[in-house]
Amino acid sequence: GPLEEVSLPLYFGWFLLSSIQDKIKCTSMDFLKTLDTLEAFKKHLIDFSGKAEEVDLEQYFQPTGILHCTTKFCNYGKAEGAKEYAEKQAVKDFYGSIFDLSLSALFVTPRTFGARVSLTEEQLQLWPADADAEKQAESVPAAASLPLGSRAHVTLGCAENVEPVQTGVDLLEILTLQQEGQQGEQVEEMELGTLTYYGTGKWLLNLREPISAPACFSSFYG
Ligand code: 2AM
Repeated sequence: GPLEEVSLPLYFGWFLLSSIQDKIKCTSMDFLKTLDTLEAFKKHLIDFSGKAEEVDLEQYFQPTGILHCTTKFCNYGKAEGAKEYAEKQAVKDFYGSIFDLSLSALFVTPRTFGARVSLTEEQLQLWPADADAEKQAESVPAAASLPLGSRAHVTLGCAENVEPVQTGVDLLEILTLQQEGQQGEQVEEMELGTLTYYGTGKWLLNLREPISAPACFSSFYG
């Protein structure tokens, strides 16, 4: 019946608790502010604006609502594997539980701003197991050889007219470059960690101290 058809959510994921949301918003805004002022960043401005003109990164990225790490995009059951995921034992068992997510890096591209999430073995039980889970976003074929859970992230902001699903694609692109042995250009030791440039507007800040973020595993219907 119709009820059954709407019984699957838009997505499952970990929703960051409100106390940590504020902290992360502050930290990430501070990072954007600092990045904006770096000579190395200014040198590559063309990646962002198509011109060598200044951009205000804090304005450039629009916030995208409640901070979360999507595990499975279900699209109300229309996405491939949605039903199978919802029926997984781990999904049922852990629904409503609090986890500690480890945010290990921040990354910025001309399209998106996000935080990489490094999942534990336990948390990986909630990651879709299908081999191409990483390709849910579909446009990074090389990412198939990355470890399961590589795409895990929190979207912190998107450029105008960019959908949040792009954040995972951007992260996978950076991780693929790393895996192919691209060292990137280490441009700066910042207070938060080491900033590396991977070309074409891709910046990654490896956090010296990962941010530990308490988050509730649940789902979003919208
Ligand atoms: P995000 O996980 O990168 O933030 C609702 O659109 C949520 O589901 C967003 O959080 C979004 O991106 C995520 N999402 C949308 N489409 C997706 C897809 N095809 N694959 C994986 N996640 C998707």
